[in-house]
Amino acid sequence: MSFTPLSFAALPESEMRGRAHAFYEAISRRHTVRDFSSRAVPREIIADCLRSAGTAPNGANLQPWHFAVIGDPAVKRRLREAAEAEEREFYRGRAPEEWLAALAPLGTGPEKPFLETAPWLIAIFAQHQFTGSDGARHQTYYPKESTGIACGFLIAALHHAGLATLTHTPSPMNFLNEICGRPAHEKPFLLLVVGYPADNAQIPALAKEKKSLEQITSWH
Ligand code: IYR
Repeated sequence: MSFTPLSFAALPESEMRGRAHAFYEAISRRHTVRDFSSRAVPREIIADCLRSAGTAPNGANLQPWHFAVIGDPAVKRRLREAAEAEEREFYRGRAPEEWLAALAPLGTGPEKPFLETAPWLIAIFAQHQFTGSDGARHQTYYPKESTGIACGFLIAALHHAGLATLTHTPSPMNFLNEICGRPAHEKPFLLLVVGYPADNAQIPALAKEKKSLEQITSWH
């Protein structure tokens, strides 16, 4: 076992209050966008946001995630075609009526033009196994939870950098493994669409309706 000092600088309480509230105000302006601009976003900005994602807490520090970053228009087109094939089935009847009714206010459908319009797509995989230094396959711990937290960090980092995202979950999304050349023990987790919103971008009105603190908490 080897330990190293934590570098932690406690802040004055007044500054903590200010920062906690400022972060809430900033993150509360994040909204999922479905109308993307084709305006280019420098690769280094995406890379730094991915570095932030890679700092997420995770099971046994195995960091059980992989981020496949897609900017090539030909690959984006293949992803769009594969995603729309699944989505057509979903909206045509694979999804139960109740689910489709819940989605109705969002105005979503099988057409996914943003998969070609947006400058970057990030396919996120949860690694359920890894190859150890002994060359053998080992299981990871809490791969879904870890990857989910990393995605939260990534979405927050991208928003903080001034970008919009869409957490897209075509279902099933095994086509991501094939197109991104990832092994079967990496489970496709999320397809994140990243870029600037289109000038005329709109969001569903209900997206502004967040549950209150009282509704989402109990204090003991
Ligand atoms: N994956 C589909 C359907 C969909 C599902 C949920 I849950 C959403 O919050 C939004 C959409 C699609 O992307 O259209």
